[in-house]
Amino acid sequence: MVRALQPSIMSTNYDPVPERPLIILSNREPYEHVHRSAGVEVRYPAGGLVSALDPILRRTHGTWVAWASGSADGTVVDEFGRVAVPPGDPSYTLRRVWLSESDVEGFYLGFANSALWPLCHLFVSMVDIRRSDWESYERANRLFAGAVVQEAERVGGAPMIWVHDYHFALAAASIRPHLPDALIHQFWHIPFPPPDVFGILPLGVQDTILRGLLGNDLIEFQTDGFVCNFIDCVARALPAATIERDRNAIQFEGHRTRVGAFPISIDVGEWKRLSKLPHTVEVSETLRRRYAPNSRQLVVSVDRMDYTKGIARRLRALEHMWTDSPERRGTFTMLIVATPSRTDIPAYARLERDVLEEIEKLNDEFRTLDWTPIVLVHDNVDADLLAAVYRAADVCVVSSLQDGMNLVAKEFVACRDDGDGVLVLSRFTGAADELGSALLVNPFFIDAFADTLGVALDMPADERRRRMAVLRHCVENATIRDWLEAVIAAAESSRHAAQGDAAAL
Ligand code: GDG
Repeated sequence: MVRALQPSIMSTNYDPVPERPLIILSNREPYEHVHRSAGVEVRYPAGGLVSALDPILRRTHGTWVAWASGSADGTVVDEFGRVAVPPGDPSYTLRRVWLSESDVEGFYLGFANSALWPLCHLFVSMVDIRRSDWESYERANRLFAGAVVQEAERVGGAPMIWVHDYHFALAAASIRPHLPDALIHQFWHIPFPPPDVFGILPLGVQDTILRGLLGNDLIEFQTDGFVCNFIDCVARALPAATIERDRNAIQFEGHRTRVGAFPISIDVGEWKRLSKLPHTVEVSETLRRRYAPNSRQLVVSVDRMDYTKGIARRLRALEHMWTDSPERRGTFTMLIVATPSRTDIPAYARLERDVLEEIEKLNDEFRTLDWTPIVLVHDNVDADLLAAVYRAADVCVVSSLQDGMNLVAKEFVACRDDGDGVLVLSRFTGAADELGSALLVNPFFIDAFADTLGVALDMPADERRRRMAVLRHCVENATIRDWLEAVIAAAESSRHAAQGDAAAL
């Protein structure tokens, strides 16, 4: 948790506003209260979701239901677990939900992050399914769904309930019977797997997850490919469902759910603003002086320390390059920002240890008197430092083995007002569908990955600029605001269509 894109300094005016009262459900909360020696402090979680949704909740005075993860969260809420936020300018309600220690283990660390996360990212051998975790996942989904229903009853009317991500696959179906007039939709931030992979789940679990998701009026995925995967999974696991492939809709047990691709984006204006702050410019120049003096280049990467991001493959590509092309040694420094993530899960702790060891090994092998090949920042950093890293880079590498979208790729582009910089982007990211002018790579193919890195480093300035101009055009024309507008309009229309269908029956 760090000073991320602070909602209080958001630059953009968000016009898209739903017609109904808005209730958001996500696992992460937008504000976290923690005990510090000086008293209770408020923290903002890193990541784009809060920066995207906080402004619209402020404008609509909506409600956000989320897990109470802060050590002092309980000290500021009322008897119902509610607190008005943002602190200092209260304009909407944060409804906190507490989980028992065993449900944090079973629901969050267990089924959500040790079964669904690897499954959806096609890391089949890492999928860990336990009955008690699944029961905990069901229990937690009911608990959060119950809190949403209470909040809906408090605000009245027929609200728009927007569920986020794979933590809450069962929420919509649990909410719907209590709120038949509500519009319920869900954004699935991560990939959705094809039927053979989804089929690894026990039959009853598959069935419950799909039924849960079909409680939505609309499900938003990042890409058309994930939409197809979802439809194929439904076709295989729920033979009673009627699938209208041409209309991306599924009818099941008297309810119609639409599905569609809504690639998420970033607050482009805010990243541009950050990248031009005097402090950012100064830090960026310092980074270059320190790591890319004279003709040496700077290659950067920014990720959560997660096995899906392909950090180990990236290190192998570097090793391959410095071994096979010794003339490349000393010509660039690799700056890796890897933010600690889910460290309570053994697979993440192992990954962290392996990555640290590998970096040490490569540095020992290749370092020279005036060159450290790889510099690691293994910490949460402020968003303006990230902007400085993006700005300082000659090349930014995104090497995910699977990724729903990847916002880092878009942030790098948004920060390059100078029109320079090369993006090396895994073709297994949702972003690759939009950012075709990046140098696309297959991170599983180590030699080709290393070759592409070489192409990026050697790319002539006119080609760099030509590619970056196209990338900037793409990113500037599909911002987080466009995404919000598209999602809200599609959700409203899915409900109107459903009402039309019901009337026609
Ligand atoms: C999931 C999906 C999808 C990272 N370190 C720091 C920090 N970050 C910010 C980045 C970026 C965000 O976190 C990471 O977003 P990604 O999209 O790259 O990846 P996930 O976290 O896996 O996100 C992904 C996304 O949801 C949205 O739908 O794109 O596919 O996996 O914004 O800048 N921010 C700060 N300090 C850090 O140290 N402030």
